[in-house]
Amino acid sequence: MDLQSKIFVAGHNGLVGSAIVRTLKAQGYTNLLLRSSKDLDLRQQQAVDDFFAQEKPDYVFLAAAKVGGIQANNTYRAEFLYENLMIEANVIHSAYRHQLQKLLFLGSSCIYPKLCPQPMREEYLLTGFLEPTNEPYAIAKIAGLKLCENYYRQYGVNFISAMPTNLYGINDNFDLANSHVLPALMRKFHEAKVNQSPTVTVWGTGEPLREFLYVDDLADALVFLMKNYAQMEFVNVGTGDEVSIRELALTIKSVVGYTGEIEFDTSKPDGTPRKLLDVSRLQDLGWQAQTSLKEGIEKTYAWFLENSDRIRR
Ligand code: GFB
Repeated sequence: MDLQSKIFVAGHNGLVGSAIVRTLKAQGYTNLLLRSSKDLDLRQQQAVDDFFAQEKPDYVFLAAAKVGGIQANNTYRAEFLYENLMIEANVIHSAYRHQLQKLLFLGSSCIYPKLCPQPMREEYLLTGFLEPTNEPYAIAKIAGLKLCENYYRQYGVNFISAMPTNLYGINDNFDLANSHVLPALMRKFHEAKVNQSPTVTVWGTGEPLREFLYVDDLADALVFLMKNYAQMEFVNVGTGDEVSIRELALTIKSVVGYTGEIEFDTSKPDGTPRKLLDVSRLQDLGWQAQTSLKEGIEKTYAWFLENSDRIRR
């Protein structure tokens, strides 16, 4: 990938896509191809194929997806399956038809079985049943990585996949019903502090364990993989560390400076009990995450405070 390469970042307005754009720009890449979903609906096959025929990108980061937290995944099940399958199939097939240099597909750690041995190695894929709350999204992401793997296998094209763990950071979605746990709790603690509410409600038991990666670290890893990795096997991207939701809540509470109480709403689902990636494949390639959870939460909260007027909620 050279600095003049034409790079299509699909999903550039989202958490991941916007971080990829920041990282590419910071590294001096100037020829970025960006389309909002208003201008190019990636669910429409003809529109996607016309776009590739006309623009002929050299590289594609496929970060466009319908995403959300545990409740959104569990509520909009048909949309999560259909929209993600369409986006992946259209972009990957057009990328093949129009002969680009390389494509990187973004999956998710929820592709692994619900009761997967921990930490989860890449070869544990499809060794057990999935977590029911996000099965549609996981099935779509498994289909996407299998598209890349099998296009690579059958056609010899350089389509690779990365499986990130739970992500957070600037430009996240802070919607209380549909977002992921970290932005949801940040907003809840912030609003409780401002409104002097005595309690903040955390969903579930607080016992599940999760791994959180700061999105700029992810973007750095993705650009690293685009430059240095060209194999069919997908690669986990995470920190290798995990925390309980209770510990996460306490960390966010302290960064925000909220002094009230936490209560747990056990009528809400916990989801998968534990989800820690084995990141030795990526570490063996020479990449490691840099941002600690506390530091990442502090950066995200600073951004949240500065951008309260334009936050997605
Ligand atoms: O981040 P989250 O929605 O997704 O929830 P998953 C993680 C844990 O935090 C669950 C708890 O145990 C939630 O019950 N939690 C506590 C909360 N309070 C809250 C809250 O206010 N909001 C939310 N959202 N959770 C997602 C998948 O699973 O992970 C997606 O649904 C995707 O498909 C993503 O893979 C990375 O980690 O459970």
